[in-house]
Parts: sequence; C-alpha cells; structure tokens
Amino acid sequence: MNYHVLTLFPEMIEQGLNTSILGRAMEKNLITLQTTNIRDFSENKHMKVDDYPYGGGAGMVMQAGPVYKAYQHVREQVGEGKSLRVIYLTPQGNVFTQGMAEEFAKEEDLVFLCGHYEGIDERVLEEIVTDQVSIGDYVLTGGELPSMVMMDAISRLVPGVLNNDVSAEIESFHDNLLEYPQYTRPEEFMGKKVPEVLLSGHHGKIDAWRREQSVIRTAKRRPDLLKEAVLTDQERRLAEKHVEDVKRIE
Ligand code: 6GU
Repeated sequence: MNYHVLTLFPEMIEQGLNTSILGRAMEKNLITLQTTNIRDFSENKHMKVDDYPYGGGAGMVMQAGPVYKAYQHVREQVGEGKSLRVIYLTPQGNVFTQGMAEEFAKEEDLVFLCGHYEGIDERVLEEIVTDQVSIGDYVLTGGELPSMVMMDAISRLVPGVLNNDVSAEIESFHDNLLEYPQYTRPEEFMGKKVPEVLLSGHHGKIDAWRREQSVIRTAKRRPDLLKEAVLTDQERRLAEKHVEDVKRIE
C-alpha cells in the first residue's frame, strides 16, 4: 500500500505514522508514505496558498493552483495510466466505516488531500477528488488527523501488517457486532472473577458464550448496528431483551 498525502503539515503526518505497528510496516515496505507539501507549489512569491473567499465571509480558502500542481506531482510518480482514488478529508463527506476501510485497502495507491482554513476552491475538488470522507460529526481544524485515522484503519487490513492473521477478522464490527469482553491473569481482580466458562477449556462453550456476549453488548451499546447484523432467531430475541428503552426512541 502506497500512501500519498497532500498537506501543508507533512511533518505532522510523518511523525504520526512512523511509530509502533505502522512504523514496522513501513520498515518492511508493506506500506510506503510520501508526503507532498502543497506550499512547495505556491504560485506566489510569499509562498502563500490561500486567499479571501469570493463573495466575502470569514476565513481563507485554499487556492486551486497549488493543490492541482501538488496532485500532478503525485500523479507523475504513480504513473499517468493508472486509476487513482483521491480522498478529500472533509466533515461534508461520507462518514468513514470499517466497510470503507476494507474497500480502500484493496487499492495499490491512495492519495489523501488535507484541507485547512475554510476549505479548498471547489473547482480543483471537482477536477481531482474521487471520494469525500469525514471521520465523524464534529469539526476539526484540518484533514491531517482524519487522514491518519484512515491510514491507520486501512493499514491494519494490509496483509502482513498485523502479526496474527485472525484478529483483524473476529473483532468489533465483523458481522456488525461489537467484540466480546476479554480477560487475562490474574483470575481474580478486586474481588471480580474471570467468567467460569473461559477457564473450562471447552472451546465450543467458550465460542458460544463469546457470541452471546457480542450480541448483548451490541444491543446495549450500539443497537443501531443490529439492523445490519446477521443473527439467528434466538440471537434476535436475546438482542431484543437487552436493547434499552431509552435507546429505542433515539
Ligand atoms: Cl475529514 N475534516 C475536518 N476538518 N473535520 C472533520 C473531519 C474531516 N471529519 C470529522 N471532522
């Protein structure tokens, strides 16, 4: 997976991604990161990349020219022929999901365009952007953190990035259910014992208990996910029992 990030703050992206699991994935060349500073493509002697909005209003708008040239710089590196997803990070985009992470993880190259100020001139967005993505319903100061969130979620789906091949599959959101609770030693902590079944060594019973816990937990915490979950009739009834009344009317 090759990431290309168009940003005014390349050091923020580089610092954020070169630690821990992603750092190791980059050392192993499973993932590469190329940052392009949009300011390097300024068309102004003061290296400015923003200007006042036509029609007036608060804040500044990033100009089309420098963004387009930064994109062309990346385009040349990737190769002109290839199709290329260009993701613009914006609170106006589609809200990022695990399903979208799975889709993006299939690509060989991904371009992230990080905006700042009040946004980017609409004309260059129309020209180069294929996907507009938000990471949730709140407003951040720029697209850098959202792009890092996306790269983290996508990277762990790239084969070889995680040490074990199973854990990416049986975790939260697989089957649209939340993950079951986990326990490790000691067997008793502050008077609380580890659920008996987990010590039984009976893998059939353990799997059944975990599945049940996933259903109950999803019903209590994220009943909205149950619409898409594939449940047996018995699991449906179990879920129904645990959905809290306040959550129904939300
Ligand atoms: Cl992608 N950008 C900004 N600026 N704010 C956000 C966001 C993106 N997603 C949620 N809030």
